[in-house]
Order: sequence, then C-alpha cells, then structure tokens
Amino acid sequence: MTGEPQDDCLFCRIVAGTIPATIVRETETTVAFRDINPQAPTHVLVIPKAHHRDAAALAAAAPELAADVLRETQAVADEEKLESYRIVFNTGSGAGQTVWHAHAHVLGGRGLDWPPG
Ligand code: D5M
Repeated sequence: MTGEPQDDCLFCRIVAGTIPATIVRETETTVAFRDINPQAPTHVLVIPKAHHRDAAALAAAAPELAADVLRETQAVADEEKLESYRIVFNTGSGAGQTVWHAHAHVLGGRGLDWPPG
C-alpha cells in the first residue's frame, strides 16, 4: 500500500538502515544519499521515507511530503555549493525509472546538456 514500507524495495531498506548508503542529509520525513552510480560530480538522491512508487503517486497521495522532498533538494544543492544544477524525477520506465520508490536526483558540478537524452 502506498506510504507503507515494502520489504522488497531497495530504498525502503536504505530508510530502514538494512542496506548501507552514504547519507548526506536526513529529516523526519526524507533521506538524501549519494547515488551509487554517479552521473555528475554531485549526484544525490532525495527520497521520502514513506514508500510511494513514483513522483506522480507521491504528489497525488502526499503533496506536503512531495514539498519536503523538493525542499531537501534545495538544501542538498546549498550544502554542495552548486550554482547550477538539475533536479530530475524519472517517472516511468520509458523515462529511465529503475527503482520504484519516488526519488529526486540532484545533479551538478559539471555542465549539463539540454535537452536530456
Ligand atoms: O534512479 C535510480 C538510481 O538509484 C540510479 O541512479 C542508481 C541508484 N541506486 C541504485 N541502488 C542504489 C544504492 N544501493 N545506493 C545508492 N544509489 C542506488 P532511476 O531514476 O530509478 O533510474
């Protein structure tokens, strides 16, 4: 069920501490950790602690939590001293989503092309 921890969800396990991650920030409702396969000098994922399968489900079920995630992306950008950066929510497999727990990518520290691939 949306919002409930899922035993088979990688990011729920990171929230629970049963899979290690390099955590850079944590709030009551969110965790931010370094991506295991970084695509830029700074590549941090910000997730809600509650399980929602993607950004659309998160925004529909828990808009205040979605706002917490967005606020945390900005806190990460500040801490990492990023002047320009990109916030990405890959939503759906056609957009490259591979982990089905909503997450924002914070990418920066290099020039970023537009449009993305
Ligand atoms: O992004 C999913 C991202 O999750 C992808 O960039 C790799 C990252 N990932 C996968 N496993 C881990 C662990 N264990 N720690 C940190 N980061 C991880 P998507 O938008 O779904 O393609």
